[in-house]
Amino acid sequence: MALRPLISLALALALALTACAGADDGADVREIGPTDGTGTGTATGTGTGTGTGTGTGTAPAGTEAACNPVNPDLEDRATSTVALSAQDYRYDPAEVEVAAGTITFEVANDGTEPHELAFLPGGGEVPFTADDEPDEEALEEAGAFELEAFGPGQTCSATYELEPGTYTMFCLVENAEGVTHYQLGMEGTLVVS
Ligand SMILES: [Cu+2]
Repeated sequence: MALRPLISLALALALALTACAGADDGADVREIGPTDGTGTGTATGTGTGTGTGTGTGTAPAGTEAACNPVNPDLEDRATSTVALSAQDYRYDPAEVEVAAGTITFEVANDGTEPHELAFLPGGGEVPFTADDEPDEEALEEAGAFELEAFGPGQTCSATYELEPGTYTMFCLVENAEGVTHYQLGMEGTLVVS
């Protein structure tokens, strides 16, 4: 018996709520005007970047080898600049003539492997040992010098003060089979006059 008034009340409330909902014509719900869509937004981002770089100069086989320029401080007073393209497996051009002085070599690695640019004063063949390995000792004795290997897509420079003479340009980076690029034809001749 006592439930009845409660139910009535609930019904009344429900009806009232329904009435309210029904009475809403939506007039004050939307204010979509022409200004809509022109939003001004400000985005502030804070980024923190931490980078750790490790470089070892003894990874000629890695394609990531980074450029390590030679004598960049001399570049400002270079008397000649020689642009070279290092490819798999040749230099372009392979024959270079330049006047003696301070010479900057701008070497672009356009290949898919790391390449270096080494010079053998006096020209001629690059010495190899009986085991078919580059003869480092003989190269050192001959005064060979080099722009260390760097990876594809990079351009690296080396500046030297060179006296007149002939120099063999060569690359001793090894391919996957352990054969030097020099043996694959990556050599050239530099004539300094
Ligand atoms: Cu090479």
